[in-house]
Amino acid sequence: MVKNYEPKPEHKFTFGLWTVGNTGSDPFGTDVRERKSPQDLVYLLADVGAYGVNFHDNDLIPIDATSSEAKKIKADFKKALADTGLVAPMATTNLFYDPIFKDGAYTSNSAKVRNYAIQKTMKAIDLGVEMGAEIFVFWGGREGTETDAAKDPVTSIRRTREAMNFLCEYVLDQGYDLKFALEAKPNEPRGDMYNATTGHMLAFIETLDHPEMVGVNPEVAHEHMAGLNFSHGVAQAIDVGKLFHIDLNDQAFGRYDQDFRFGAVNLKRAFFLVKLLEDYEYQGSKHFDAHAYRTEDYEGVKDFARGCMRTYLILKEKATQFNTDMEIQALLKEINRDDKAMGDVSGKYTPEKMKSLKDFSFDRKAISAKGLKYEKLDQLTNEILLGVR
Ligand code: GLT
Ligand code: MN
Ligand code: MN
Repeated sequence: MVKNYEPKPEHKFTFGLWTVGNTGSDPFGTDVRERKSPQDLVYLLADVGAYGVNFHDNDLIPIDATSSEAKKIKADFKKALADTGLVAPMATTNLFYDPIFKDGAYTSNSAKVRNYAIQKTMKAIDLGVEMGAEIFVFWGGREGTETDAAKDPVTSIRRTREAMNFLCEYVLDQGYDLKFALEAKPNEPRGDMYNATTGHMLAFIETLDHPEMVGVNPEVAHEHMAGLNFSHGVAQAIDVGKLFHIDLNDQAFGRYDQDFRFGAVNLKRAFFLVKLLEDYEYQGSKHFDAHAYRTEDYEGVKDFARGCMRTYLILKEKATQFNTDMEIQALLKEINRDDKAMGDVSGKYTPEKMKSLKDFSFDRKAISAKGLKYEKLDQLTNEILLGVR
């Protein structure tokens, strides 16, 4: 049976201009695909069935564009959105490409660079809001060091806070309906980057003047680069209501920054991620922050984009299958069974519960003698993924 895994607007699948617009260059080789205009990329995304398109300020308007050039680009882009019905739900600032950011933006030791970065972000926020963005992402590509002789790390964190507080006030002052999402990465392009993981970001957010305006944008590849379980970081963000956006892609552990198609490397991890997002009814965009292999032409770019969305939808179906599989559910029920004897001793602290718990006699040997059936559970999960169940 051929199933229908067609993307629909309700799935909120988005791509950055820089993802499908990636020309395949890397540190060892030049472009293999011609550069396409933003509006052509919008038509390409419409063709594959995406819901939206995200952009950096300079993906849309080159850093040295004149105001009349900028006006024309904006008009063309808006026309492409209107023609296709695509939306632009997320925008961001490029604070890493231009040489002025060679030692960071908000964390630069130069006050001029720091303030230029804040000015550039305010303008990028205006542009994003003009195009309909509701989420503004911050990825500090150059916010780090190769040598800690150069920058004091505490000062760098404080400078980042000062910039974020300034920009939150800017959004409030303009009356924009916009939330911020901070994206962590452990390294690349810097030797080491500050606030290196989603967990670091979540802790940092609570130190801001307006933590309610700021959440996270975790990226699969970035947590994998740090050797972490991505779903666990996402779970922490979900738990505190901070999963404002997500960057889906794939990445082998221990490798360079690969930004592969979603599910390209580790389907099982991708499955648990999709299951988590669906079980907890994540409502934001699912942004594929990845690009096609260097071997591809633009037909291959479409294969890449369709593949990201299709894999997500297939895994979503597998998650439903897992959640309704009677054998799996019976095992889970058994594992999570309520223990009546524990009712009087656990839960919120009271002096009575504390006393009963202190006096309770646990049969340590009997408890630990019981097998947990995780081998069986995991094999059943694999069999769902392998399509034999
Ligand atoms: C860059 C980076 C991504 C970020 C983008 C947003 S740009 O491609 O590798 O992870 O999400 O600035
Ligand atoms: Mn990203
Ligand atoms: Mn990445």
